[in-house]
Amino acid sequence: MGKIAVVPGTFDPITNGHLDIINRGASVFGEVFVVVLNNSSKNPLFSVDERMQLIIDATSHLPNVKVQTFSGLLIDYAESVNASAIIRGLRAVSDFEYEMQITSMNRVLNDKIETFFIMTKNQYSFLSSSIVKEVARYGGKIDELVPSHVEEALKVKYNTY
Ligand code: COD
Repeated sequence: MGKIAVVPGTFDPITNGHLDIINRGASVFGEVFVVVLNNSSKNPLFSVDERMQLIIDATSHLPNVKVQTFSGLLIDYAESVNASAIIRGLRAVSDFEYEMQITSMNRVLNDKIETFFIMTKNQYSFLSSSIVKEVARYGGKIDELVPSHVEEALKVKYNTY
């Protein structure tokens, strides 16, 4: 079976940068649980159900990836699924401070669950859900940044057909 890793996020919506982290995590861990955290202070464009479905469709080629949602602390979710690890992606130095803070806090809450960082691929280093939404809102080209079904979902949301 192998060890379980959790890939947590807001995923509003999933991008090729997220997918790259999920793919690479799934090649190392026995099972990867992608979890859409439902208590973000962000004001999401897509509902939790929509975000989960977009992730399910993007990861259907990966048999060891499951998609779930959770309201509450990430560490409580990780414990509830018996995870050994949390995987986070790192893009730039600017990610580091925030990641360091939540990793340290999570370690105070449970020091058995390790956080692993996967460095972004160069071509995704600038990529975030926010930047994708910004470009999509004004009808810009995003076909290299997100899977095609996510591009379609964004066009529907922003009425940019
Ligand atoms: N390349 C590589 N990695 C990327 C890229 C990219 N282009 N884009 C995003 N990522 C990574 C991010 O670094 C992150 O690791 C992951 O993908 C998900 O990204 P987002 O932006 O969808 O998700 P976040 O960062 O908003 O998620 C934050 C959480 C929801 C995980 C966090 O707020 C949380 O844990 N909330 C629950 C409450 C809690 O337990 N807090 C921590 C204790 S203080």
